[in-house]
Amino acid sequence: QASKTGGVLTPTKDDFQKVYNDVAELLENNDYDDGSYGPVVVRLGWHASGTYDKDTKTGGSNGATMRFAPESEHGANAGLKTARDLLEGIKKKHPWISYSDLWTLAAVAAIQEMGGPKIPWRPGRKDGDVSACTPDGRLPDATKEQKHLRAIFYRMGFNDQEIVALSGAHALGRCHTDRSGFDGPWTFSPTMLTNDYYKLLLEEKWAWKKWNGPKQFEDVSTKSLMMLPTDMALVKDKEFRKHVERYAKDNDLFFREFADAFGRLLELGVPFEKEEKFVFKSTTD
Ligand code: CCH
Repeated sequence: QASKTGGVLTPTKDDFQKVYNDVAELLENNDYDDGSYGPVVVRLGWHASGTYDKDTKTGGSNGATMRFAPESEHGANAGLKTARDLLEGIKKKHPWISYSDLWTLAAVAAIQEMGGPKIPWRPGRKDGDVSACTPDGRLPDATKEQKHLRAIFYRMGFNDQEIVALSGAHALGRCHTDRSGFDGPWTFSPTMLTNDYYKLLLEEKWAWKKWNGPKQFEDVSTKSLMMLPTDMALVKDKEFRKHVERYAKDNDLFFREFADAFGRLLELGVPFEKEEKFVFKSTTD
């Protein structure tokens, strides 16, 4: 239950930690994908936030407008209903939390529960209505390369180093033919956040996959991993590659810079009233 202060309902850090714990409990599920809903929940937090446009100050996680068509129907958001539906049970149990706080908090929980760094998080997002839905095309298109990545992420206010740090989330999860059309995981441990994505980018030989699906790469030695054209752009481009090399060598550095960029991604465009951030206990602490 949220605590009442001066007649105003003010949820405390403990109230949010309870939400974290309930999300953590839902994530592991052997009947789903690689045994965890963690990756798709991270993707929900990212797609809710990555619509931000710093010039018009529109989009971002505030509003949780992906609840509504047309945003829920945008091609980039295919499959995210799974994550939204999963979190519906948490919203029922803790009706005081906004969807926009819930989705971002859940992404933090997923990162931490999959062995990633602590992501300081603060509440304050308010749910909007359908009129705040963003236009299609604000999220990256995997068939493109470095120029497109820069256009999309610079629009959010990120730089080259942060683009590479955020992309390390592809250590997690997989592509689904019935969602994006692409197929397969990026790493051998898709439910653990590590710097393996960068190591594999540099150390494996990658070739175009021969199939009828969209153009993607596969690792030559096992043919069980994949890279998108946008992933390969990170080693083709000299500026991006520098950071791929930094993170491949140093997992702690990756965790620090990922935590910083991901924390800010979840806050883009949110008019917070409070500065204080919460660091949630992980279930393994
Ligand atoms: Fe991503 N991502 N992503 N991605 N993504 C996909 C899956 C995940 C791009 C395209 C795709 C980020 C950046 C990019 C995750 C987190 C992040 C898929 C497969 C495509 C396509 C979807 C499917 O079929 O299910 C492109 C292009 C970019 C360009 O930068 C960033 C940034 C993040 C987070 C910080 C995660 C996690 C997944 C796995 C989802 C799952 O269901 O397993």
